[in-house]
Amino acid sequence: MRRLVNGRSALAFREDMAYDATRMKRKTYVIGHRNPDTDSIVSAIAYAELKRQKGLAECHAARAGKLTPQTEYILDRFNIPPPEFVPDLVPKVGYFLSDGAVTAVESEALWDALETMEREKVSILPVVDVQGRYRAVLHHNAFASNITRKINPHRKAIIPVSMDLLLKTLQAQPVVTFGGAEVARSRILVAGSSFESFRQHLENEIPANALVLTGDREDIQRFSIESGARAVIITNGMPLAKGLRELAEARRVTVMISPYDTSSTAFLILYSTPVMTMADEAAKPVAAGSYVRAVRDQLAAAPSRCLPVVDDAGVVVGIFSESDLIAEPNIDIIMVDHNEMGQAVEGLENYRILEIIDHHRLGNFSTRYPITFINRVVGATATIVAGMYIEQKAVLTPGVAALLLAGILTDTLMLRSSTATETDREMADYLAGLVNLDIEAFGREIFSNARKVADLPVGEIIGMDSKAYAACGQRFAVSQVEVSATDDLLVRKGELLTALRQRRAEESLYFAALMITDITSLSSLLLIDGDETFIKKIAFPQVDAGVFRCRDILSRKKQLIPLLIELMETVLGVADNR
Ligand SMILES: [Mn+2]
Repeated sequence: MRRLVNGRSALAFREDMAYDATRMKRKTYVIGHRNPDTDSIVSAIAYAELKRQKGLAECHAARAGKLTPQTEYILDRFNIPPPEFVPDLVPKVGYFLSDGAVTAVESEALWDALETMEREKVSILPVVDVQGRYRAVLHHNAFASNITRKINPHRKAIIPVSMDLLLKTLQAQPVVTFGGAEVARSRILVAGSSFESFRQHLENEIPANALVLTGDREDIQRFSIESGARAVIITNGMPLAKGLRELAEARRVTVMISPYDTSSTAFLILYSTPVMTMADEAAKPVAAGSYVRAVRDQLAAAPSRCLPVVDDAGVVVGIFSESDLIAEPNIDIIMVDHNEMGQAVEGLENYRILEIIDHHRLGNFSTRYPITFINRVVGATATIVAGMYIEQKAVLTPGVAALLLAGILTDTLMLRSSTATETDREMADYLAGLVNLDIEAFGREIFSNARKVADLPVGEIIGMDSKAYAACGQRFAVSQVEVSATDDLLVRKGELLTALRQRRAEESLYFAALMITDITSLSSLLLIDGDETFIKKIAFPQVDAGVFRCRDILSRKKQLIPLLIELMETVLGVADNR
């Protein structure tokens, strides 16, 4: 019996199936960098929406980290839900499942379950309760070992069966039936001998547990009914003797007529037992949310190298097999606002990257196939995405237009940063016109919210918009916060430097820095903990130990990072890849 799981049509899992279109719906995530800033979040939301408009239905915005207070404020202001939180993309079992699972309900006959396995060409069959929750798994090993353990002729085999299952499996004609679905352990008695021998045989048994198999022998039929046998099963399609129906009804004895001969009937009775009798109850399922690497050992030890997979409610959602390990996961990725793996959500390299939409320097990046790669020298990824809406004649809803405007204004510090281009200005004007917002007023509104930053714990201030880089064979990290006055943060410089030192030690960084950008005075402060030789070379005016004033420097990627990398090269020598 095929079961529907979660309302989806159940599709067979086949052992020989590599990836094909029948597998669980492919999904595309549009995702920005870790420690996402506003540009990263709004670009993901807007670009996913554009892709959906253009026919990629299962395209969803995702975020690799916590929203900053600024981004939160902007999403709330326009009543737009945040993207799905994807803390990591390390492959999970659920990413490899086919759509739905073939299962057997625990009460169904072993015969039906084995038929399902045969028809669907599956080597394991999860057994579930009526709610679809995992109970056990049927596989050929379990069947073989249970057959010898539970149905052993040397030890008076007792088979749990119900009358309903017997009727169904034997395709028998009911004459008188009692008991219905009630499962009880029974013995099979074949009346093949003389009446006298059979009488003794039945008297040595508990008649209420006996399933008597007989032909058209009236004496046997009558005696079995009078003794109160559980059932009389007449084989070869032969009839019940006249007058015995009333007796069977009075004695509450089930009588059915099997179309098969005695040996086939006896054989089929064994297969009428509920599938649970022969299933492996010791086999444990895995959760769809488990990391693939965490279940490898369990998979290697599993029957037929297949594991039943359950969701949070314990409902079987599929089967994970060893062949899935070489299949492609059912998730694709579009990266926005970054192109360096070091800044990407953990595990991203395991997926096919369909596109990259970005405005940062090129990191070391390669793919095994051609991809759409759009990298423009503009102030915000939001500018590029807005341009794509226009090019592709897509509908810019007021919400999305406002978000994109916010993305441009935050990434370019209200178009004052040196990264702001004419394209950004034009696009900001266009978007502001669409949603009837004043650029200056809207920008100030967004950044006045940034003042809250000074009250956050230092860990959050440093972690909020932090990026990791690699150069000269070293790794370093630079965080950035924008404030409308630096004083509030400067009083906490001791705390902040300690946090930077800790981070540097924990992640073995060449240096860890925080850039505090003052959007009112349009300059930045650099708090840095790092290699001593390197720190001594920093040419910015020093305000205090580890604190430098960087006049007119607003852009981390365009101004600060190139300067720092150049400095690293003078200290460490030029690295080979640039
Ligand atoms: Mn950006």
